[in-house]
This record gives sequence, C-alpha cells and structure tokens, in this order.
Amino acid sequence: MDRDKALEMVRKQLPEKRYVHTLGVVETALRLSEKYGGDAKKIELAAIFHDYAKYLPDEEMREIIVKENLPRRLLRFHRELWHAPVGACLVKKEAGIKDEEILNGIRYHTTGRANMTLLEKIVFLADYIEPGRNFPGVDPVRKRAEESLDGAVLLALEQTISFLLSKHSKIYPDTIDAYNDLIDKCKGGVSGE
Ligand code: DGI
Ligand code: FE
Ligand code: FE
Repeated sequence: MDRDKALEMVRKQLPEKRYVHTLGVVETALRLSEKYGGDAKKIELAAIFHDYAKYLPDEEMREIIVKENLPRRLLRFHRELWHAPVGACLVKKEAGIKDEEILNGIRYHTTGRANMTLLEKIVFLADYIEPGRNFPGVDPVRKRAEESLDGAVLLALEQTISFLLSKHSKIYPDTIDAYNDLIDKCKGGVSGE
C-alpha cells in the first residue's frame, strides 16, 4: 500500500481535526525514524493508520472485540483503549496490510506494552508529541525525545499513568508492563528496587 492510497483511506474515516493530527504523527514519526532508525516505510504506514478506528461507535468496537477474539479484558477498561486493537484488526482486513510489525504499531499505540519494538516506540511517542498536542507536560517529552527514545517513551508513560491516577481511573496492564520494562532498561536492567 502506498502513502497516498493509505492517506485517502484514513481521510474518509476521520474528521478533519483528527486527520490533521494524523499528518502530525506521520511527520513526527518520520523525523524520529531519521534519528533513531527503523523501517521508514513501515513506520509511515503505522502512523498513517494508527487512529483508523477512532471514530467507530462503541457498540461496533465492542462487537469487533468479541467477534475477532481480541483481548476480552479490553471491555473492562476505558473505551478510549479500544480503537487501537480494533484499528489493527480493520486495517488488516480493509487495507490488506498483513505485516505484523505495522499492525503491532497500530495495536499498541495507546497502551504501549513490554518489550516494544523500535517502530512501536516511535509511533507511540509521535502520537504523544506531534506538533498539534498542547497538553501540560508535552514539552519535556519533546525535549527528552531529542536525547533518548526510551527516556521519552518512559516519561510519556509516567505522565499518562499519573494523569489516570489523578482521575482515579483504571490502568491497563500493558501500560504498567511498558512502564516497568522501560524502568529496567533505563536503569540498565536493575530490578527489585
Ligand atoms: O487516539 P489519540 O487521542 O490520538 O491518543 P491515544 O490513542 O494515545 O489515546 C490516549 C487516551 O487514552 C489518553 O487520553 C488516556 C486514555 N487512557 C485510558 N486508559 C488508559 C489510557 N492510556 C493508557 N496508556 N493506558 C490506559 O490504561
Ligand atoms: Fe489513538
Ligand atoms: Fe493518535
């Protein structure tokens, strides 16, 4: 699938504002890829499609989670998480993208997970820091991204977890796993402290 065809598909699924966000994620992901490496073509496709399912009605997403055997546990967590795995499933079917690296970039762009690939980290981070984002705390993550990919992903996870705690929200286990994993990696593999 080429870039223009992919963008056209996504444009039909998203309101203008979300499409502009997507373009920001694509641009940011490619910039991160110049710095940190990875397969730029795959990174670009994962970034283009990352929010493909964002505007599906909850009931449709719920149905897809059940029918397609996506993790049932998702249904007990915030609906905001559903569009990522549902998006991966729909992109596979509707765009014919079978590459699991690309699909995992879409699948884990919201929660993260333990042992994220380079592509997954780049898409996750680009989604957090693209130029249209202006929430408190985004600038320190942008700064960190200039020096360390793992460090920036970790800071983003810490801020998201703090935000969820402040709202007394549940935290999806993959997000905790991603956090714990990067704490180990950023400390050089130390555990148990
Ligand atoms: O789809 P976007 O708005 O571009 O961004 P996203 O896919 O990263 O969605 C993030 C939202 O999901 C954010 O507002 C926090 C919310 N959320 C709810 N529960 C969790 C969660 N995010 C993470 N990482 N983990 C959760 O358990
Ligand atoms: Fe998203
Ligand atoms: Fe997004």
